[in-house]
Amino acid sequence: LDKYAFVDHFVQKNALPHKEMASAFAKTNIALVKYWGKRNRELNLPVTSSLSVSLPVGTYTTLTIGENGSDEVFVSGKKVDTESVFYKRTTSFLDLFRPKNFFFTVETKNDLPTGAGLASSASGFAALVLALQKLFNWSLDKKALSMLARLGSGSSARSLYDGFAIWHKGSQENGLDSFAEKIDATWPELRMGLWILSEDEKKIDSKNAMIQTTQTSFLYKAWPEQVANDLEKMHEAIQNSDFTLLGTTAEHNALSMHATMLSSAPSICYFLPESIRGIQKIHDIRKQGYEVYCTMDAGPNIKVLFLEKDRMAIQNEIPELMVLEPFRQGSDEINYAE
Ligand code: 2P0
Repeated sequence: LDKYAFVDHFVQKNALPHKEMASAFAKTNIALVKYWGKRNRELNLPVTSSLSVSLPVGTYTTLTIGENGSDEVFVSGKKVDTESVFYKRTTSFLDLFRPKNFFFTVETKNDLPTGAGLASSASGFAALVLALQKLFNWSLDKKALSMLARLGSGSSARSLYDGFAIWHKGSQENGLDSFAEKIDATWPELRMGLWILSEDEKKIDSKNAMIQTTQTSFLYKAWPEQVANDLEKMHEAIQNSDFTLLGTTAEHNALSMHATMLSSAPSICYFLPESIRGIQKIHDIRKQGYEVYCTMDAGPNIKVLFLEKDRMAIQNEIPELMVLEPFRQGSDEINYAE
């Protein structure tokens, strides 16, 4: 089964757009139990399930469709080179839904820098799918939209939701049971601090890093079982608002993921010296008696987990932290133009 045949399960081929322009917003999400490894590259099916929390920052995308010219992509008002990976990834995703002889203009804007391991592709493809839904007047539910977003980028399946979300790995070869859904829980005191140590583009993208890890890391053999255990713990932590369990599980899971990368051949190392110093600092603050944990993705930056009660102490220790409130009420996306 290829991507095009997969899309046929959800939308009508060659349907004409309902309107000329549509906009959407989707939140960035950070995995607390990571997705690392694909069991099917064409349909982007993961080896394991993963669990995330969405943040009150993300991607705004406006999609315009017309019958002349060629696709154009703008990031923060700047035209993206047609030879760039970003352009190709975006337009080849749009090919899946493109009516014959139609072209898209994509205007996208991120709250956070792209390519810095801050999951901009997750919110990016989620926003794109939401904009496509409006443009073509689909009436797909989030479960279906998460499966379409998944084709663009795996982690984007989770970005369709506020709060905690789980992306089920599924077991079918047709990919129809690998979708994301909301975990019905709220945790108003939960904080995530973004500790941006470098905004440089990563040297190896997640897709290729995943392939290299799954093919060459001996440690990766232990990863699926660890994820299954960590998911159980994370569900328990969320249900009982057990922050110690959430933090220890998230940190252990993230560093174990990096261990599978470090042990691949050639080794993949997303850490900068600053990242290592940062992890040590988190451990030092924890020794002082504050409950603080970290998680890291495919990049050098650190995401710091703590509760509101310790915010002052932690911001004192790490003044450059950008503190976000995942369960903040009064959403930022509500006023975004239709
Ligand atoms: C995650 N990451 O769960 C993991 C943890 C990075 C580390 O998902 O190939 O852009 O497009 O499916 O989703 C980043 O990879 O990869 C990612 P593709 P994606 O958030």
